[in-house]
Amino acid sequence: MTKQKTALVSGITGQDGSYLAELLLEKGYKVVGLYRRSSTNTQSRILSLQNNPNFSLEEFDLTDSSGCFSLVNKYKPDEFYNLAAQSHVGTSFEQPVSTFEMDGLGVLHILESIRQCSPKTRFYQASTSEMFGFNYDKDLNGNPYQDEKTTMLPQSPYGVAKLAAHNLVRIYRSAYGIFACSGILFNHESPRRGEKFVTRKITKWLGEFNKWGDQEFATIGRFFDPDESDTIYYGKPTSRGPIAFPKLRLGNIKAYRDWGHAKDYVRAMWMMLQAKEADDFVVATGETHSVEDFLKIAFGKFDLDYKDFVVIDPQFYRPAEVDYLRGYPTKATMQLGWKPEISFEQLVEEMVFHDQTLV
Ligand code: NAP
Ligand code: G4F
Repeated sequence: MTKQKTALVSGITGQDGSYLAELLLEKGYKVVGLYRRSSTNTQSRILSLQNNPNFSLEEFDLTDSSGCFSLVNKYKPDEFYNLAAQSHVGTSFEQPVSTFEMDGLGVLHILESIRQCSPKTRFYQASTSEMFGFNYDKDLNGNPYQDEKTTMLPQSPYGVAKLAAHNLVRIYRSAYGIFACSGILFNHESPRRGEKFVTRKITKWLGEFNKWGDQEFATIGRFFDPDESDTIYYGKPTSRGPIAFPKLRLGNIKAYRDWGHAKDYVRAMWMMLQAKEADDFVVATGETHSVEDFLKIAFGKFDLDYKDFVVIDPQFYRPAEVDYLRGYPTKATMQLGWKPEISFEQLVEEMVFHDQTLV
């Protein structure tokens, strides 16, 4: 009989943590989810796992080296997936120091804990396409793309912190022989995506707008503000004044992203740690779409033209932007046998219809 494997998963309350835990439990693992203490409940994505006898939780904070050491020493896990991070690029411009402490230094705490007390633990680090910044290569047809060989020129404090961690993973692999892998994951979304990321912000808005539109008073029409750029949609004037529904406020909708589904991407994480040798892999779909494309498909599901409902608001622009991401996952396909199964159109549809039922 094969021994039951134990995996530590940090960032368990996040989008990827919840999907990865489900995958590992299906595969018969004992999963220890690492979460940070909060005064409010952050565990909505893992509610369905709480009664699973193979699932347990431990408190953990990326910035606390001694707590990290104790956990690695206590479990000496077969696998450690580090998915915890301050993961919002825009926020990293507002909180660069704490972002670097969590996303850069925090990873060093884990690597050192593994090196010192559990060197056989296989380690997965959540690296990111954000590390490429504005850089890309061109394929034989002249199409821009990024892969493992593309030079990384990050454009945000988040990207820089993740690149520092990425290099630490490489060094711990080559210098100490630790089985440490970085997955260079391009954007991946799902109905569990955080509400501040652009895809979910759009699908949540549509869910709320349609719910509002279902109410008796709601007459959809234009209401001109003194500031016309801020035109809002409104219901019938009532004794309490017009009942208004605010437009969707977005930043740069001309940015291109390679969007996949989180379920496909956590499968790649697991595959990396089952490989013969530790290495770094790009995980992406090879397709790219603009935020505007996402808007067109999502609003199109209700025969709406997004242009009537979206306001471009400079507060959502970033001080520096990553304009174009498209990953070639050839190495992951050839060496791990990984390929995505859920298309961009299916992803948008799933997110849109999920948010119609939630709000
Ligand atoms: P997410 O939903 O934002 O989840 C991040 C997780 O990290 C949450 O569980 C959060 O806990 C936890 N966390 C934050 N700060 C922490 C700290 N100081 N100590 C311990 N835990 C902390 O992110 P995701 O989309 O699942 O992404 C997972 C990982 O992949 C992240 O490292 C992200 O940077 C990286 N990544 C994501 C993408 C993507 O497109 N999704 C692409 C490339 C790389 P709370 O619930 O308490 O906030
Ligand atoms: O959804 P986003 O915030 O994702 P972003 O910045 O690409 O970062 C995500 O993917 C990275 C992988 O490449 C991860 F490492 C990272 O953790 C995170 O998961 O923004 C996507 C694009 C950007 O160009 C942004 O400027 O959408 C643009 N955008 C336009 N309006 C907006 C908005 N982004 C957000 N969050 N909110 C807006 O209103």
